[in-house]
Amino acid sequence: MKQQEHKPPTSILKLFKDQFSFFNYLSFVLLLGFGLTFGAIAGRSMISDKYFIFNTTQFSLSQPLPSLSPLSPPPPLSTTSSLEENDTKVQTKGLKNYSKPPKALHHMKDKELLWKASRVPRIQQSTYKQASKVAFMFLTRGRLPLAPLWEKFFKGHEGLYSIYVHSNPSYNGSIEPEGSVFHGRRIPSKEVQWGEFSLIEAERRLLANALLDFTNQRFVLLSESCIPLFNFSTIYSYLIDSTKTFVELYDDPSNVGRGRYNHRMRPIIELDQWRKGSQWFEVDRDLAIEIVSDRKYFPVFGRFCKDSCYGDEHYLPTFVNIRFAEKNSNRTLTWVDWSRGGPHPTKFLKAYVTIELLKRLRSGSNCEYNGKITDICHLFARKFLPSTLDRLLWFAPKVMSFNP
Ligand SMILES: *[C@@H]1O[C@H](CO)[C@@H](O)[C@H](O)[C@H]1NC(C)=O
Ligand SMILES: *[C@@H]1O[C@H](CO)[C@@H](O)[C@H](O)[C@H]1NC(C)=O
Ligand SMILES: *[C@@H]1O[C@H](CO)[C@@H](O)[C@H](O)[C@H]1NC(C)=O
Ligand SMILES: *[C@@H]1O[C@H](CO)[C@@H](O)[C@H](O)[C@H]1NC(C)=O
Ligand SMILES: *[C@@H]1O[C@H](CO)[C@@H](O)[C@H](O)[C@H]1NC(C)=O
Ligand SMILES: CC(=O)N[C@H]1CO[C@H](CO)[C@@H](O)[C@@H]1O
Repeated sequence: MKQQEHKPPTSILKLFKDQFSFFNYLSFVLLLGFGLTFGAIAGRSMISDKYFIFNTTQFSLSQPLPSLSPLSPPPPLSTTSSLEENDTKVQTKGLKNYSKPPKALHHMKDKELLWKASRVPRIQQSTYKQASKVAFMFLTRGRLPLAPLWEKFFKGHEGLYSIYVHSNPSYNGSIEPEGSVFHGRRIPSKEVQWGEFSLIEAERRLLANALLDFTNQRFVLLSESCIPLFNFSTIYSYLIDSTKTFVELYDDPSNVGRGRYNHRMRPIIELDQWRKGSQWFEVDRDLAIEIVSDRKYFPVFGRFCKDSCYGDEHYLPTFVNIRFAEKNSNRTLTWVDWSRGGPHPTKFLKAYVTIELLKRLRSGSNCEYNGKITDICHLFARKFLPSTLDRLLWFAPKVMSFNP
């Protein structure tokens, strides 16, 4: 940023050195104007500290101070701006202070983000006194209709969690109000097509962002229709104390399992290594780093797992099966109802939400946890429609022991 501020004067001197003409004078005035405007905007951004770095909108001189008005949706963050490269340096400087978690918004391109995330230390608990955190990563299309439930869930547990939201770039909803746990937690996002490869890219983008905060130790992927089934303390200790990761994987011999395997993936991925599973995962820091730095299997999926292959149901299960099967529980923590068959799980409407349902989801089955049998198999559930919010808020303190 500093370099940018000095740039105009340097060019001005050079202009004067050459020949002084009317046009040069004009350039001088324009450059001066640019410098002053930039300085003013820069100063303002630093003071407000809402965003760590200026965004592309702010460089546009024709617009005064931009706001996220419905009429002017933010420009795609992937836009190549000549200023972007140096913005990154500002970010790098900030990251040097390891004790400070980075802001969610930045200007790194995917490539650099993944590279940076793959280089951060794996374990730092002995060096840093901060408590381990759980990263809650929300992959959404637009708004989070169940946000009020999550607000209740997180309340009083500051310092033990961090939130990241990847929403469609076209989402033009208003910025979450200050004081909301979701305020300022949107990460630079790209278009996501459900069931397509861009979904895996979005998951990696979320992981990479969350990895930049060294205190995040567990990483859970959630959707806008997910709800927590337990209170924060129960979910936190379940995740932090777990010796296993939770990536669902199984071998499905049918045409919606092995049938989606492409023989051109050989020899990197063989048919008997091919796995299927839910996209909603929970992993630890080591596995998160391996996922963002995978340059072997990820490109193979990019080339040979397209369209009806549904890479989001196969990439992570297959990757984990090949590399980290020992450490994985092979089950998901996110409950969903497939009992009705078909390609989509049951959507829960208001009337379905009862104390009995929630109790059943909380302890209706048995599974293994750290070598012991437990009746807590799922910590989250989907798909809950926006209309369920009121009842969920009503039941949460009683059934899920949320802070009243
Ligand atoms: C750019 O910054 C302005 C003001 O800080 C903010 O209102 C706007 O939403 C930001 N744009 C993006 C793309 O985040
Ligand atoms: C957001 O954009 C959609 C189209 O993408 C439009 O239908 C909707 O009205 C916009 N919302 C607001 C609040 O302007
Ligand atoms: C890093 O942050 C801590 C607290 O947030 C502060 O005390 C320290 O001076 C910072 N160090 C640098 C080099 O900015
Ligand atoms: C969270 O729920 C558990 C039971 O699941 C309960 O024992 C505990 O007291 C609750 N914690 C808080 C802070 O309410
Ligand atoms: C998970 O599945 C792999 C094979 O894909 C197996 O090696 C591993 O033991 C399984 N883990 C558990 C906990 O069942
Ligand atoms: C794109 C851009 O403006 N890059 C500049 C970043 O800062 C260096 C100086 O450190 C310049 O040389 C680059 O031109």
